Amino acid sequence: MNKTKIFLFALVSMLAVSCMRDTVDQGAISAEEAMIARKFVNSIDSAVPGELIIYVDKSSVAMLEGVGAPTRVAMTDIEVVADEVGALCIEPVFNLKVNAERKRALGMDRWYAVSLPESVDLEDVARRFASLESIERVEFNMPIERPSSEAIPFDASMCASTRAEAMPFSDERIKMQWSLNNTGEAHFYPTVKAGEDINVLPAWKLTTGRPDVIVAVVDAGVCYTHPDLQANMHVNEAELNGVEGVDDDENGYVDDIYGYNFADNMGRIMWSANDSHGTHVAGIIAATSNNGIGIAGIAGGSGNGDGVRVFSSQIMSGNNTAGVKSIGKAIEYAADRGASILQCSWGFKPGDIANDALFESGSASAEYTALQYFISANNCPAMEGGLVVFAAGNEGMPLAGYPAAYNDYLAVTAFAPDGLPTYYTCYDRGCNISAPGGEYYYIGNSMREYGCILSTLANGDYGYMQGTSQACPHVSAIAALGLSYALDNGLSFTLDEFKSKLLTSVNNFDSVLTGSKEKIDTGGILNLTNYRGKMGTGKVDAYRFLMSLRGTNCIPMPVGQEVVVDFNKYMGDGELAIKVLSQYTISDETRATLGIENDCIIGDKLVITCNKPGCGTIKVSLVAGGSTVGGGQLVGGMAIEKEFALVAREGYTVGDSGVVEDAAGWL
Ligand SMILES: [Ca+2]
Ligand SMILES: [Ca+2]
Ligand SMILES: [Ca+2]
Repeated sequence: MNKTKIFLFALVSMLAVSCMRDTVDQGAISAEEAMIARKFVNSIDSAVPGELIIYVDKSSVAMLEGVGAPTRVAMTDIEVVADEVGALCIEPVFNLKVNAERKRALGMDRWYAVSLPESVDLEDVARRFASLESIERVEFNMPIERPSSEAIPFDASMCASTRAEAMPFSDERIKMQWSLNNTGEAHFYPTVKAGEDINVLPAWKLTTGRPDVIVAVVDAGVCYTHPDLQANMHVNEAELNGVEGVDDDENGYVDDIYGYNFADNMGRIMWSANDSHGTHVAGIIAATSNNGIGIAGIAGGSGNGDGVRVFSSQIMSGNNTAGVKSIGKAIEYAADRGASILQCSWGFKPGDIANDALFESGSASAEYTALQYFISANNCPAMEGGLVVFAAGNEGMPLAGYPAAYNDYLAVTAFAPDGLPTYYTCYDRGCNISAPGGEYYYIGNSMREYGCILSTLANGDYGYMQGTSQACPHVSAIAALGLSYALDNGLSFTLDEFKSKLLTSVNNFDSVLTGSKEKIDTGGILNLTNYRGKMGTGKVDAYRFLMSLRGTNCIPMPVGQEVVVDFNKYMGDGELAIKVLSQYTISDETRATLGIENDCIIGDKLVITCNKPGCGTIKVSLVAGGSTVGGGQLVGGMAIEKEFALVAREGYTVGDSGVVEDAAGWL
């Protein structure tokens, strides 16, 4: 402590210099004003009263560290101003108790939060701080747009799905989860289209998750006592078995058992019956599958305690909505707690931040810094870095809000059970991939919610919600399945590789974007051509993504139609042409799943009919490359064995040539 004070005394003489510099002549004022303006991260609009975040220069860090109340004898210039404006407290935004070295390298030690009486003129105070040379950035504590947490309770008597097809798990209500397996039941949506789902059933044959894959749910509190969530909560054992009121694992947070509540600044995660947003999101990812009750989570395991784990990085609570300060902390905590996927169904209003350059400019904002920290954390051996997934936004605007829009994070758009854009989804600028977000519909004047997404509610029950908030966890969960599958198979990827595999193993969206669709909320019209090429790379597909991680190309197969498969189309750009197709092997399981009966080789192509929708693999022996000389003899070809996956689904068509033509988005 004494040492700190000595440092502070030494500063006083320097202070005088910087004070003198403030007495500028009139001509220099505009330059001074411009300098101050450049330091502002955001505008005061909607700022939380009495709170300011500052980014100090490196030399100030050493002097400020350990400082609590600003009232003291010797002070930095920052403290002098803080004292003059009546600041109550200056404290570091980030938690340097854990991983301090990495955090310092990112400048996270330079962000400080200043608490002030709510009565102060915040803009004036911000300007005074910004005028100091030792302060490089000033950020208002801007709250996020609070996503709607309106849920429609599940009513078993009203919702009897009649679908006959067996779902693989015992969960009582899994048949109502159209986003997992859309069999085209009109109950879900009047214009429902079979196959418009995440194709997770065949993926579940490969993996259903792993407990060492951890997803941070940055959202309202996750109801960890929910009977369908309990088993898949990531628990801090040291705190669970520790002493109440004590930070048992010394990570800087007291009693953080199931996460930490940054909205109320306490260890206890909070929820209420009408505040289900975080619980709903968590259930989509990790509701316990195959446990006989409720729903199945996409990465919720197989009923053997083997689902991925989630914890709550709580940033919303009742009417408390976190600003960037708590959000920064919540994201940092997610990384420090071992999450490799950051699930974020929230954001700032689209348009509040105009472009990537502003979002990342200078030393950017506290939340940007925290997100960069998350991205650089290596918490899963299957992926170098952390994956950040955001909802694109529900304003129906042709741009995603920030942070979603920023190029390092995935922004997820939402489609309905008809495979078309939902009326609310943001699209176009900044959007990366699409997933089921759900949409309600009317029968006469009566609203039906079965096209929305069914998941867990904070009252311990189940209910429907819709939004890009629901689409987003579909992608997070599929990413979590991907990490599980990669770990199972000893595979590992860079973050960019993992992301690009996720973004390119998608189903084509544009082919259905013609004509129009009724805008259900207003009765207006959605012009579907406006969405062409703007919903992201396509619709996320769990099976194809896992296959892509394994290095296996998927071949689209219409159901019940003979297809001439030309493997050349699926060999990738850099590979040599196939000259001879000598043999192929289809397992009995694949034959049974896909209903394959008649199949043969003709020339260098395979002729095959899949009579049932489903997915399976095929092993092919072929000779690639080389050249044919006179008489058709082959010179220099190489015999190789290659695996392909057949994906038979409704909706694919075979062209005149007998070849699947609608392969856009596939190759
Ligand atoms: Ca703790
Ligand atoms: Ca404790
Ligand atoms: Ca369940």
